[in-house]
Amino acid sequence: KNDLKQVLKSKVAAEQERIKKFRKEHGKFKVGEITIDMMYGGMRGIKGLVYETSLLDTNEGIRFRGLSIPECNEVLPKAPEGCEPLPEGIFWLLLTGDCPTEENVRWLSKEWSKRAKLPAHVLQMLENLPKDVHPMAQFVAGIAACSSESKFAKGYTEGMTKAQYWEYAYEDVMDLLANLPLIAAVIYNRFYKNEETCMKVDTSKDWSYNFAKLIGFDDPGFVEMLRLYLTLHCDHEGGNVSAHAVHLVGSALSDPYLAFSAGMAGLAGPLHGLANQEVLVWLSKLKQKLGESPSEDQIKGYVEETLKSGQVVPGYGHAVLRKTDPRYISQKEFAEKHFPDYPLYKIVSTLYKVAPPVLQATGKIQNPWPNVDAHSGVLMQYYGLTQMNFYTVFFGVSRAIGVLSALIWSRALGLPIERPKSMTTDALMELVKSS
Ligand code: AMX
Repeated sequence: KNDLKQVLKSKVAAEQERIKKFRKEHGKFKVGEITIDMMYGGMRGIKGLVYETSLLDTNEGIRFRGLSIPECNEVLPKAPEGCEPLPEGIFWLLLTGDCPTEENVRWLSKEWSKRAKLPAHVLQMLENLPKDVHPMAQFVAGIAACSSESKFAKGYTEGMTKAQYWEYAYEDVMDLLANLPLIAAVIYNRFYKNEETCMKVDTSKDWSYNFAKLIGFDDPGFVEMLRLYLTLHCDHEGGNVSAHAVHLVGSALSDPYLAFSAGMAGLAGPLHGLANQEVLVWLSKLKQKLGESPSEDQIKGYVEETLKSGQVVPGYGHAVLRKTDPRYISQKEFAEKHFPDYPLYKIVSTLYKVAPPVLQATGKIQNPWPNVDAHSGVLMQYYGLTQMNFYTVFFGVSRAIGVLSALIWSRALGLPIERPKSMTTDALMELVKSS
């Protein structure tokens, strides 16, 4: 009952059947309308994708297989010595739709630690990259290079059947999740410490513990923070840039390594995952200018200046959410519990008070509230992980959990190659004229 692939096998056939019936009965049901503004506006509001693992409510935030973040924090298994949910648990939940038992999660920790083995050529390639290549670009390259190990690609060449796609995808996803902390650690240790990575993984410990250890952090507080962080960033439905890129590239039957590296290239953008780095850069400039303990008015003035100079206030706003991101709240609660008097946390809390009205006053920003990235860097800084251009790599390791669970399901459901219709402006004008 702990073998995840067997658990999944029992779900796949039933789900295929359910969807077949649904499509037969309602396949022609109209889901919505598409306007010209939506087409020029980044496809906001177009319901055009099927993505099973999570769903975003504009006011409530994300739900993972129906569970809100506080519910997940409550019900997901913890480490024997910890209070925070284990990311292994959310992977089990996203993939199967069932909340895992402690035993399930221990099985998964062991399984990932057993599969952790980075191919020698990947290590060599990372070691040969110049040090000024951004950690996210290194991460993308490292993941893509692991494609040499793809069981999915091999299976395809050897003629696996369509019904077997998801099983091969599952094997690659498990190997990839097992190896992501190693790839990240090699990049971190080389980039910041000029050190080789000791690749030993403790098979009696969880994924986050081993990840922390690989990059030289053994403070139990840091490990707990990482467990929460890796759980919170795992998934945010299917239309965001990283999830959508994985889904799109995967639909061409590129193997999971290639599909995931495409998603990570998207996460590396400043309007998406790089925002957590941008927040810290922005906060550091604030501190430089105003000192460690600025007043409310000073912080408000800093936000106004940022807007006046035509820049975005990083960590605020969202394409879909219209309230404070519950992932922000969850990190805030962690900070409140562990380091309520940390000066940087106090600045971030003051921002939460003063920034939304300033953003709202512009009249054009749809969501003046903070998103996940407004808080995560502060947690890292407190525990001494100060290298901010590495932060998006942590985000990426976590994001793998959701987008790769979804990828397995896309293959299980036999979703076809993605190919929406595009139009030229002239063709659109013609369409309007002839209507
Ligand atoms: N600061 C300044 N201006 C902002 C803003 C912010 N935080 N958020 C939105 N705006 C501006 C937009 O740039 C846009 O201006 P324009 O009309 O002159 O081009 C206008 O407000 C309307 O934008 P919107 O409809 O509210 O947002 P969007 O869906 O176009 O973009 C997002 C969403 C997240 C890219 C945007 O809010 C932003 O740039 N935020 C800062 C960066 C950030 O925190 N990104 C992380 C998001 C979460 C994640 O993916 N990790």
